[in-house]
Amino acid sequence: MFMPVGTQGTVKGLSPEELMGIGSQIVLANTYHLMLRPGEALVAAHGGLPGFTAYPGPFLTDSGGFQVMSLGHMRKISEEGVIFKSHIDGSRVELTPERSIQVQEALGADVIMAFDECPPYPAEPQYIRASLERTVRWLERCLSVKTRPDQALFAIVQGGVHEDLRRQSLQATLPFATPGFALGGLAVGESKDEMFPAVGFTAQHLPEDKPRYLMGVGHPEDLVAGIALGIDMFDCVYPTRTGRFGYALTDDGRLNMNSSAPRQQLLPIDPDCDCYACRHYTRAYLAHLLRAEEMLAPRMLSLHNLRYLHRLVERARTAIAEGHFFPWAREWGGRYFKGQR
Ligand code: PRF
Ligand code: ZN
Repeated sequence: MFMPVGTQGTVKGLSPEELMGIGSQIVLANTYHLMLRPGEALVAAHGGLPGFTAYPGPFLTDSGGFQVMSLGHMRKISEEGVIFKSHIDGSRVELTPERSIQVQEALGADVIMAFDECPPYPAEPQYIRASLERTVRWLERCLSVKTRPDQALFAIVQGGVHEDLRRQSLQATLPFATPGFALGGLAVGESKDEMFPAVGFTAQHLPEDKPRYLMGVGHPEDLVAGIALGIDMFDCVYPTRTGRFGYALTDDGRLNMNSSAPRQQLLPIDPDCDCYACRHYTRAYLAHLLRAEEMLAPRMLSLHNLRYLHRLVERARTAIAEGHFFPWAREWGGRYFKGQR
């Protein structure tokens, strides 16, 4: 599955109805953002994220550590947790494994994530080792304060791109037998040649009967490659962000709707796509809206791009079920990369 990102409790520009209509199965929201604003108590007062956002499907919340490291200021990381300055009002905030679980229980997502540390890339192997060991101790703390039996807590395997460190993280994390496992610490600036071997090595050692979630990965070619290596779940801002910038995902690669060609093309973004934008609008109309800075353009491109990724993983699922995933993936890649040139 591909999970649209709804950091602030909304997938930017799209209504819950539109998300349900394109086959979104679960939306990702962020502990870090929602605890700072509007605060988890207000979300809890609505009965949790489904009541607050009116999105009736499942939610997954990320635990906050990764967002602190990428967005917070003056972060101080210790065994206890992370202290940082809020990017909203500059106040001093502390996030610990216990606090992350408390917030995630108040937000009420169906899947919650362990509070982990994602080291920057590059980092010294000694640092990555100490960090993954701490992540395991934090996982224990998360599990020991968790109270809601209706939420599934996924552990996160760290270890950078190093096989020995991934193995160490796996050995320490697997015994907790959480209902799902995530691969953290990847897609943080390393090359694909470093990332994919780490994905394959890690996925190979995760239980086959539990979901494997590759965090923050989201380009079409990375979904197909990830699925080939055994990944089940992905999330990324890519489809919505690139849509807001005027790019449309297709089987022939990414189409730049800001370029001159689409302005004269009286055909849909993707004739094979069943999304609202492709059923109703020409490329020329959407390119016009984009140039006129009309907000329908980023909305429709976000809608189309999400539909494209939902359909992509759906096609992969079908190909797996029918026993021809690898030929399908090869054919898909051949066309996608040819179009991209
Ligand atoms: N940990 C958490 N969230 C994440 C990551 C991680 O390592 C990543 C890395 N790509 C994205 N989101 N908790
Ligand atoms: Zn479409």
